[in-house]
Formats: sequence, structure tokens, C-alpha cells
Amino acid sequence: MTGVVYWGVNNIFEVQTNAGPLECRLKGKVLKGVEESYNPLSPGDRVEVEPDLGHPGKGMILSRLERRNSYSRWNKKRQCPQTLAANLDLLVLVTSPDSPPFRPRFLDRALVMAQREGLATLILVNKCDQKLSEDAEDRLATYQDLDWDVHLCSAVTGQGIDELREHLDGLTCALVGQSGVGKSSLMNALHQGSRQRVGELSAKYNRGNHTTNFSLLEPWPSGEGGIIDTPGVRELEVYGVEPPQLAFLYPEFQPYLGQCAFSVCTHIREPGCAVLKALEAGDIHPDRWDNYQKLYLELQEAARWT
Ligand SMILES: Nc1nc2c(ncn2[C@@H]2O[C@H](COP(=O)(O)OP(=O)(O)O)[C@@H](O)[C@H]2O)c(=O)[nH]1
Ligand SMILES: [Mg+2]
Ligand SMILES: [Zn+2]
Repeated sequence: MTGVVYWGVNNIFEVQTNAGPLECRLKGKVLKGVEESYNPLSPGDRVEVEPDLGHPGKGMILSRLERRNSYSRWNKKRQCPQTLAANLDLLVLVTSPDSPPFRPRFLDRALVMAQREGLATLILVNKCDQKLSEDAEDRLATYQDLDWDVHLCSAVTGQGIDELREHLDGLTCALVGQSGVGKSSLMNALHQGSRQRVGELSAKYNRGNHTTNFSLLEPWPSGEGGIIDTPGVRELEVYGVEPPQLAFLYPEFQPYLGQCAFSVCTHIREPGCAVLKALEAGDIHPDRWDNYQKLYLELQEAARWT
């Protein structure tokens, strides 16, 4: 039978099947259909399972079914990708106005990774009880102009939470963002009781570690889709993108690509560059371009060593 992974800690996975939840281990050391990575399975993954007839509620995971998409981060310590969530209908990038400070550079990077996976993305500004700076308002307006949805809410005051729940209900979505922006608080505001569940799981399987350092899917009451809370990320390294590909992941660059004087153009300093012309004309936000060129150089630097 098949099922959906809800969470996994220390190689124990909860898989929801038509016949109820199963606490599973992997059959064999390497899972069928899985490339080498930090974690073979993440919440949202669909798997083939075999219930253990001698132990009701337990089972084995035989293979991972093909992923529709996934959202990963680069694990610096282990130097490999770490999947945070799989098979998403929507990526929810959570940010906050003031504590931690609004960081558009983080959002730009997260958006590049989302574009690379072709993920629909919602930018969620939590803690809207805090004041947004003019700069932040300006950047958010730019994201909206580029057709990304921006929603304001507060997990503490409850503002905007009902609308958010209505919008997300039935979808599989992941909350991704820096530590402290309020992902776990949002999860709890959207689903009463989820915090308690994280606490219980941590106590039982995670050696009593109470900070969320694993992803967890909380299904909607209908059973259709759910929300995946992910561990906080301090820095976001873009990976798996060749420098020349980067411009294609910036939607506002699209009308100008192919129109530069040089057929091979980095859009950083070349004369006759159509992207630079658009930047000068004010048709591309200077911060967005600045982050592009920083990221380009960073990717180039990384490529030199591979
Ligand atoms: N002022 C304010 N604080 C919030 C809000 N949502 C969460 N917080 C606080 O922000 C801190 C971090 O929240 P948490 O959910 O653990 O963030 P996470 O690391 O993204 O999971 C906690 O002290 C929360 O009480 C909000 O809407 N407004
Ligand atoms: Mg958390
Ligand atoms: Zn150019």
C-alpha cells in the first residue's frame, strides 16, 4: 500500500495510509528510488509501505514514489542538499517586519530556489503587529508587481489568520523562513494543538530536544493536504544553479534576455546589456539586481572549485 510521510526523526517515520498511521522504519540501508542525500525522505513524500502483521501500527517503507517537486536547502556541514518538504502545492515564505529584521536578500534567494523548482510561492509577513519600514513596504510592493502573492498576518493577535487558513486549506504547503519569524506559532494558530504534538514527538523520538529541528506535516481536518513546519534556516545558499541560468530565475529579467549586445552576457557590466538598461530606466528594482549580481559571483566562485 502507499502512504504519505508526516514526519521522520532518527530514521523512524510516521506514514499516513488509508488504513491509518503506521510507524515505519526503512527496509534496507538504501531506499529504492532515492539518490544519496542528507535525508532520504521528508514530510509530503509518498511511499510504498508494508504493514508488519505481527505488530499492529508498525511497518516498513519499501520505496519512495516519484516526487512532483521538493524544497531543499544546502546542508553546509554535510555538503549535500537536505530536503525540507516534498510534493508541495504552495511554498509559504515566512518573514517578519522587525524581529528578526526583514531581510529581502533572504527572500530573493529563497525565491530563486522556488523558481528553480517551479513552485508557486506566497510571501507571508507574520508579526504584522510590528511596524514595517518604508524599505520593507517598497520591497513587498515590488514582489507583488512581479506577481508573487503577499499576505500580512499575526500568529499572536490572530489578524489575517482566518483568511490564510481559508486560502491554504486542502493544499500541501510548507512554511519556510529564518528562525524566529514565527513558523511554529503560525502552525499552531492554523491548527490548534500542533505545538503540543511537536513537543510530544521531540520528547519521545528526538532525545528531548525541543527546538524544531525536523519538518512535520500537520494534515488539514479534511485529510486533504496539510501544512509542513520546517526548521529555521539562518543562511540560505543557492545551489544547483549554473551562473548563466540565474537570470532565467528572475522573472523581471525575462523581457530583456536575448536582447543584450553580446550573446553571452552576465548582465553585470557588459556594454549594450538590455538588463542594465532596464535597471537604469528604473524598470528593475536596484536591490533585486544587486542581489542578482552578488549571487552570480558567488555561484561563479563555487563553480570554480567543482
Ligand atoms: N509580536 C509577535 N510575535 C510573534 C508572532 N508570531 C510569533 N511570535 C513570537 O516570535 C517568537 C518565535 O516564534 P516561533 O514560532 O518559535 O518561530 P520559528 O522559529 O519561525 O518557528 C516567539 O517568541 C513567538 O511568540 C506575531 O505575530 N507577533
Ligand atoms: Mg519553529
Ligand atoms: Zn545583459
